[in-house]
Amino acid sequence: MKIFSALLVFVFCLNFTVRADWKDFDYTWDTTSQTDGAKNILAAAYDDVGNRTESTLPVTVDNAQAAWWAAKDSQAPVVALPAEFGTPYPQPLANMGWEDGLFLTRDGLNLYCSYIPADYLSFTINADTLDHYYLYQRGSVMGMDLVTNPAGSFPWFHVDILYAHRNSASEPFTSFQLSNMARSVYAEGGFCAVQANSALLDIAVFTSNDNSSFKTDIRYFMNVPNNPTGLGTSLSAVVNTDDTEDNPHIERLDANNLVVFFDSNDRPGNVGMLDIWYTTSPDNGTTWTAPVNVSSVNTVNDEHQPHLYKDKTGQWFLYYSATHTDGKLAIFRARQLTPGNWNSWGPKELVVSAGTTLGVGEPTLTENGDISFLVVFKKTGGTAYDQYDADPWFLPKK
Ligand SMILES: [Ca+2]
Ligand SMILES: [Ca+2]
Ligand SMILES: [Ca+2]
Repeated sequence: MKIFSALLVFVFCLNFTVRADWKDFDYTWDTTSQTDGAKNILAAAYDDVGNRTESTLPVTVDNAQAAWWAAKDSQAPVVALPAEFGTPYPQPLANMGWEDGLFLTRDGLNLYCSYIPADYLSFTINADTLDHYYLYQRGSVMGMDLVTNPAGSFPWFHVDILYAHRNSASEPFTSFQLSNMARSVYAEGGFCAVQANSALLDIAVFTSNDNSSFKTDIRYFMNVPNNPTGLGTSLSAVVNTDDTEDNPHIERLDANNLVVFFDSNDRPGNVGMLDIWYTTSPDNGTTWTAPVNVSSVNTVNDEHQPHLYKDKTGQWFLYYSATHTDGKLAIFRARQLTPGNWNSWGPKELVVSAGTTLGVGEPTLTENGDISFLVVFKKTGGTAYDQYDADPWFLPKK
């Protein structure tokens, strides 16, 4: 707060008084002595002949959330390739909800996430029931419909896709909005797209559990705006089964050939736990081949969240999340050994490890090679319903 006045200024803010000279000044307000809720900060300035002016700033005191942001500030992931990448940093559009399933378009201007206004990890770890969702709710509701539900339960747990846009890669993303793909009751997430141009998506994939098994299937759109509307079309019965198909990544190889990578924790043929799979289409998405387990990458531990990236020399890499030697999820990549063979990946190379955070994942790269990724935090001293959060971060390429 800046006060410009002559000679001498007194500022009265709630229950404290600051005397300052005519220069700008800062004051740190320790809110832990305050109850949570709406407050007004009043700043009044006097000069030595009795003139007075004042300014009021409405704020909300939330000491638990303040402790959360302090906990996040004390944790950081570790970049394993410092010659290639710069210093990672949090994106300013994060909130105390669960931003997951990140995808950044290759031009770096459109960011998507799968969102739940809750401590989603605590809910998962506790294997709690949907009628206990209210215990975990946290963060902005983002306009989601948490009311409509088939079970008489409020609020209703589901996932929606959020969308953010920026006009240039040199400015930050400032806020997410609820995307036009948001739907009541069911979970939609895992958005990924190939751009036709800055305003149009050539083809986009995402997931929904609006099906008979309530496990995620892959759906797609063709020739839609950056923020498409509706549920799209189911990819193919060859790909979508009563098991889980999640976190799809799509690439166009030429006018007719497409490839989709995805992950599953329960498809028959999995090497173990979460595995990565792929399918291809020779006819621009009309038909798809039977999915193949990416056995050159998969192990008995978790491999998931695949992201394909072609560097400036035309070399394909598979970026993905997997369990690291510290037991936490980390981001790895592998180089394609045989052009055109989507199951010929070389040794895995660590890109980012969790460091002092709980884990990292969801890598998504711009054409320039900058990475957006997810960081998961644990707050020491949290409750069984409020101790984890996930936020989107950036890792600039040097
Ligand atoms: Ca968050
Ligand atoms: Ca939904
Ligand atoms: Ca596995």
